[in-house]
Amino acid sequence: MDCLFCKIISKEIPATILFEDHDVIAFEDIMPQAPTHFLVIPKKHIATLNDIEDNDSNIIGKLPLVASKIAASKGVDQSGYRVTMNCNQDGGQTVYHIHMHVLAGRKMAWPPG
Ligand code: D5M
Repeated sequence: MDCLFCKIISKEIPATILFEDHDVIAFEDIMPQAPTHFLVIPKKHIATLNDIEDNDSNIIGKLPLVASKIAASKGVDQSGYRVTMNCNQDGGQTVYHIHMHVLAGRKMAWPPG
């Protein structure tokens, strides 16, 4: 499958991996938009939020759990962080394998642009 993030999962493309288990992998974003910016993704290829199925709920539920544990390990859990999942063009999605952005280390604006 020609998917960038599937290639990170299979280690065909290198990444700075922060966490990995059977269901989930997390790695540093290559184009950080904040002092801390990492991605948490399911290993299962799911193209967009619209493609999540009922039996994916356990895997998807692990994403914020892993995100918060990594945030704590990086020492940004108390200062705070922004979690974002972009869907399709208007949502700003560019990689079609769902991913949770976790951004921290600066004050986030609201509403997002
Ligand atoms: O976010 C896609 C994100 O994926 C964007 O923040 C850059 C990041 N990206 C792209 N290629 C790589 C590699 N090779 N390693 C790590 N991070 C990467 P989206 O919400 O789809 O716009």
